[in-house]
Amino acid sequence: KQKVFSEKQLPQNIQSYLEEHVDLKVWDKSTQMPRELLLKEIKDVQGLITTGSAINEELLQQAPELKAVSTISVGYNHFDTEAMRKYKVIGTHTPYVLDDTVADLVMALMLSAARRIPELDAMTKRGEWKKGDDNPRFGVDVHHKKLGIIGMGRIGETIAKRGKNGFDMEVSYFNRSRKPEVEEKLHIEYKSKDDLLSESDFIVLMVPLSPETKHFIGEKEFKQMKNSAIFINASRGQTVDEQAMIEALQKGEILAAGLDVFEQEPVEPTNPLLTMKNVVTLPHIGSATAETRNAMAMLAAKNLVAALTGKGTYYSV
Ligand code: 8YV
Repeated sequence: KQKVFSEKQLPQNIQSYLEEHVDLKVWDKSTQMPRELLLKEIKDVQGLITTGSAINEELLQQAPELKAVSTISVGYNHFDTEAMRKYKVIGTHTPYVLDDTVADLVMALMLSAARRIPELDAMTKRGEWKKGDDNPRFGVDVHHKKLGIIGMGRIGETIAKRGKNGFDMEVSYFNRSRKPEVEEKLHIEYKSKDDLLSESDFIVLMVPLSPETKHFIGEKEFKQMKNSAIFINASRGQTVDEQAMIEALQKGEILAAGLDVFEQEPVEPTNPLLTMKNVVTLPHIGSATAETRNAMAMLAAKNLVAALTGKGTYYSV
């Protein structure tokens, strides 16, 4: 059997599946595996399961037997795909199975930011809601508002459905290429990046991280947004110029933000975003439900077995 190493502990059902097909070794701690240990473990393996380690020249040079790397994630910006091609290493990822879970989280971020839920929950729990207090603590409506989605991939489409069908929103999108079939299916409108930014009440960034999308939203884009706009990012932190976002929020150029990702993760405790009442912050939990993470891990396992054995299909990057 071919040797496979997993840098992540795996649910028992997935470990059992893998052990039927490969000689499996798993990092047996719940902490992140140190890079130097990973580089030692992969010296003689044909397959690797990862959730985010950099698959680059440094690693590939030290894994002469490696044939395939399977990431338990839909994003694969941690793959140096050019280097992987050079070393003839197949890369696979886990699309589709997390679309609904991530889209649910995006709606939660929109509602939380719009109705100030974390801020007012904390206030209530501190006992600050007093008799005779008639502060209305207004938020803003989500229903019937203009939702602009940047990135109309699988997850973008799922968010569009929720906006349209769940909240009667007027949904538009900007994407590298137009998707007329999605426009027709979902009754959504394509807009230029400028128009989407200047016209939307909610702006959701859902693009994969690549050299083209690094800092895709920065100072210029935040200035184009309405002062009443709410910005949501559940893609990758590096798709936003975070310093520009902090300044836009501090200057009131946008009303609020809902963030599941940050340029530096875990987010630094000194990051000003963590002190802003109008910013909802989450620890990169977009796909974090037991059901979905299990489905992603199972898909990653099946991808790897298919790539190693040449039997069956897999989602290559
Ligand atoms: C997690 C994600 O980072 O799938 C992705 O690209 O960003 C999230 O699902 C991933 O599951 C690794 O934990």
